[in-house]
Amino acid sequence: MEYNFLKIAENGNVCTLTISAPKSLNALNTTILNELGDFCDHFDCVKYRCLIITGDGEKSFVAGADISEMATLNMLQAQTFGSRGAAVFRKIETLHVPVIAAVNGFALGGGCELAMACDIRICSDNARFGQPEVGLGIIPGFSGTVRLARLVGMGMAKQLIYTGRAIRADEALRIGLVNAVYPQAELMDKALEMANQIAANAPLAVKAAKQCINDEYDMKAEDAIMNESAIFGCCFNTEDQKNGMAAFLNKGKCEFQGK
Ligand code: CO8
Repeated sequence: MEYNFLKIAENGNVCTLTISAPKSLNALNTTILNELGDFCDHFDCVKYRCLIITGDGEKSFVAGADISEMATLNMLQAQTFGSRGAAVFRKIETLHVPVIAAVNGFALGGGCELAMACDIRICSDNARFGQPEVGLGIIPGFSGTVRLARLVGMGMAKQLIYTGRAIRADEALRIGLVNAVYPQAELMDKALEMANQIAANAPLAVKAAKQCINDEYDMKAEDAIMNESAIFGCCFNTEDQKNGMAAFLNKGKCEFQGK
């Protein structure tokens, strides 16, 4: 599929995806959602060991879902649009490699929700996060009510969603919505640095760790502990485990093959 709104770049085994709809501050319309879904469906999780998602320009990551497209939807159409976005974001959340959101400006509404579907969020110092939906007569519809509370706690999530207030990068850092804040000019280098650090580790182990963390979040502690033990054991079926431990014992460094 040819993409009209996605730019893809590769840097070794790290892939960078840039959402590019500058006229609307990268707001998500149906075409962009479809392109994102297709991108995830065809993403090569063997070639790439980490994905970075960012927005085009220096002003906006994603300024939300496209309000001009949503304005005239009826209930059924809105449900379809909402579930389409939610399904695409779930693909990102469950992609077999870690996904870093490099938030380079506004991350509002669907933009904040997209960032929250990623494994890790870092941002530039001009970033703004918020869920302004109630000011438009709607609620977050791309799983924002689900993920925001999980990330920052229920009390803070409720405050942000009920007030619709946008917060600055430093506040996002303080409440744990982002892991780090950088000057705009350094953001992508920092994202790449983190991605390379991830990519240097055993890819099957990183994938297994992601799956454990995602799946175990909703499990009872007993089940979660058993799940981790089972997957921990499976790591010992990989060449990466054998080579990684042998390299350590020989005081060397392992170039993991993902096998
Ligand atoms: N949708 C469509 N167009 C947008 C959006 C958007 N979300 N955000 C910005 N734009 C457009 C503006 O209309 C403007 O277009 P034009 O030049 O043609 O007038 C252009 O981008 C530039 O924007 P501004 O002139 O407004 O730029 P400012 O720097 O003055 O302001 C803001 C930037 C603060 C980001 C402002 O544009 C704004 O408030 N945008 C809307 C933010 C918002 O409310 N986002 C949430 C949308 S709702 C949502 O995301 C729901 C997700 C779940 C959907 C579930 C579906 C059922």
